[in-house]
Amino acid sequence: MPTIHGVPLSPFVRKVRVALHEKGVNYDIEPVIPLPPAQDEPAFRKISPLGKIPGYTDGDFVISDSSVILNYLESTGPALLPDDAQQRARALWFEEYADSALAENVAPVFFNRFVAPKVMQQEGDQAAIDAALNEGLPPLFDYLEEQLGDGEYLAAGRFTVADVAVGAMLRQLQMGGESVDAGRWPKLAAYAERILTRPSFKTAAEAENQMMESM
Ligand SMILES: N[C@@H](CCC(=O)N[C@@H](CS)C(=O)NCC(=O)O)C(=O)O
Repeated sequence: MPTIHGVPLSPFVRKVRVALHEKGVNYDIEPVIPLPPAQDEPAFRKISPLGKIPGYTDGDFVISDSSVILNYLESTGPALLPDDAQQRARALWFEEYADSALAENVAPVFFNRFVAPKVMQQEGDQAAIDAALNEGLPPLFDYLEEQLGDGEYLAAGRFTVADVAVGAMLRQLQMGGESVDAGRWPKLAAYAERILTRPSFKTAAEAENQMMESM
């Protein structure tokens, strides 16, 4: 059975879990926290040379990076990439947008609201949370609100890798105790509700909630 190497609280691990669920593929999770010493274990470095999660193994095949793993999985089960070249590029663009800019601005909220106080027993940095919520995220949400228009999904009129990746970051924000303000971004807020209530995201959230409650 394929194995994800990583922990469910990572948005990049979530991308792979959601994609596997959407594709109907069963998998195991080998928990790896991406900090020394686990991150530097030679066996893990063979799977993920950069020491990041998720790593992915399927028999003898070994690969890492959520976007690369989703690409590897693409020929299995329902497609998450559009056939049309322009829509495919659009879907991949939103995946990149989520993995870079959204990730950078969602991380300080989750880290300082949950990881710092609950895992590291230290006070979170409120200034970093405020900067992300008041400066970093609003222009990113403005863009998504505009790009959604009257559509239900971000590309090709159906659920794609764009929604896997953006949904993974919106869920990370939710785990940091925040949600999209429906008064300011009504389309994005409705989109978040639509994506995060899919069975794939809800199933991923069960393990995430369990892990958070155990910490
Ligand atoms: N581009 C990578 C990013 C993965 C990533 O940054 N994962 C974080 C956890 S959320 C990590 O492993 N961080 C440890 C590190 O950067 O040393 C992907 O899409 O898989």
